[in-house]
Amino acid sequence: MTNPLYDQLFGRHAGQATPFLHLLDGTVLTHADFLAMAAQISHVFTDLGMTPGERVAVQVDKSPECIAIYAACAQSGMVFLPLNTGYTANELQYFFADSGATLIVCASRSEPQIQPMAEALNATLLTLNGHGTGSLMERASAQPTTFLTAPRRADDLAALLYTSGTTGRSKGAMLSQDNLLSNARTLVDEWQFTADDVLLHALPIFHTHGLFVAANVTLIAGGSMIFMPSFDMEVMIKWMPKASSLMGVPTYYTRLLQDARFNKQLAAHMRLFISGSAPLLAETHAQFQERTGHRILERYGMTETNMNTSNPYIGERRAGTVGFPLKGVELKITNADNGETLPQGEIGQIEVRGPNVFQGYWKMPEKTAEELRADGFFITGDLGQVDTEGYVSIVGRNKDLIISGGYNIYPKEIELVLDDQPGVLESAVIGVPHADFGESVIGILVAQAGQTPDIEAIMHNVGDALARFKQPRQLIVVEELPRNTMGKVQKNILRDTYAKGL
Ligand code: MCA
Ligand code: AMP
Repeated sequence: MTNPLYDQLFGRHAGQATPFLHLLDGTVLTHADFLAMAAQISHVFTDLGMTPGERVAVQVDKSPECIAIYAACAQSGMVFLPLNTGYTANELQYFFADSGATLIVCASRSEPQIQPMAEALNATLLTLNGHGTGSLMERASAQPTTFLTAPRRADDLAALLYTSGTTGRSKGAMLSQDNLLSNARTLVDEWQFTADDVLLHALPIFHTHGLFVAANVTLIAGGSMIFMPSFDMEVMIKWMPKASSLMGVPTYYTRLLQDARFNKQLAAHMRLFISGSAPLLAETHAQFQERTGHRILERYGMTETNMNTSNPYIGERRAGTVGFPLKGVELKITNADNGETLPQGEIGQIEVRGPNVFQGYWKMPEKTAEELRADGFFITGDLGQVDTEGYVSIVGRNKDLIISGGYNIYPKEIELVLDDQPGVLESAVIGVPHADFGESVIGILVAQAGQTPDIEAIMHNVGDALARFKQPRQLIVVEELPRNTMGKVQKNILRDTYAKGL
């Protein structure tokens, strides 16, 4: 029996001394060396007594070793659970407990905080730091460099990715081997990735964009990546002449445009710039083309679905649209009230179906049933429209969501924390325009009768509870929140009031 994800992403490169990662110190990690590292990590898992299907929760800085943990999970049949490095202990506790992870890998600096959680949950804790030090690789280095790949089926779970929810409780999206593999294969064809591609990789690898889109596509194509530990303009400018492609959130493109060194000549070797995770302004599109001669290719995806649509590689990349449904993906626009398909051109909720659509939310059958229909269509929560030529546009959201610098932030999660603060009666969290991040978070508070909330103390408490990127950049106290006749807070009014942004 085979293991489709491992075989097609990783195993295909066995014994190849071809470049996989170009590291910033000038060294190159070959496919063969990378696979040896993954095999050693697989042995660490099995030596711990782990068996296929167990979850490996990973909160570490970006490193080649972290991608090797992903490869090792695929090879040994474990479920990879990457976590944003910004998550606080409070947030992590939930992910570890909910997922039932039996192995947790964290940076040494987080060990004192995470150790008691791991002990309470009976999970093993190993460490891994940005430069590959820590107990995981210490153990791995003593292991054999080959591993007998565990047999897996296409519908076996490969990864669990948590996405915050409108109810405030994060949901683990269960992604099967085939969810990841089918999408990566489609994208390689769609975007014409080959072994000659060198992807400038600046994205984090704990989300779909940086891992399943960027890394999986490169792995299947047999190309390589210039591996940046984080987004850094100096590094980007230095290495771009050696790269052929870039995947980024819109903030990358607006930041590049602000740098005068970024011009046609610097981008001369590039064949493709891809944007996603948040809306790309038509203005950015136009400025980018004027500066470089390249048209950014915008695509649309979700944690639950990987990629759904893409502008064409050959053909018109239309600003303000996310292109066409990918091969094998069905997309329809429906009436949110009754689920019926709307006539062409009308605005409604976007639903998608295909091999890319996830298996449901981990241990949340009711939530799954609310969003994933029995016929396989997933209700994305995005509002869209399809034009006469088939281009899909996202015109809004049917879910209360803020996207800041490509990170999703669910206001409900922040409101629950704010509502708990001394002197606060209730709160509303909204996104306001932000020049760099697209949107930024602000919190509107209503005080309890006769009380004055201590804003500084609240900011401090919020800092303990929520990752930095979710924290409101400003808290404003008002007399009362605007409500409609049904008593629902009218966030549109709040957004209009504070729209001038931060
Ligand atoms: C950093 N900060 C942020 C964000 N990033 N605050 C809000 N939103 C953010 N996205 C905070 C920092 O903690 C810091 O806080 C301050 O803002 C300034 O940080 P700065 O140095 O400017 O930030 P940076 O390190 O340069 O990071 C910005 C970034 C990064 C490069 C845009 O956020 C990023 O890489 N975003 C990509 C996210 C991504 O991969 N999304 C894909 C999700 P302080 O005030 O304390 O200094 S997957 C997905 O969405 C789907 C599937 C899809 O379609 O792809
Ligand atoms: P996440 O849940 O973090 O995977 O984020 C998925 C959400 O990001 C989608 O439901 C959209 O709201 C948004 N998104 C992704 N790509 C785009 C895009 N190209 N334009 C607008 N929104 C996008």
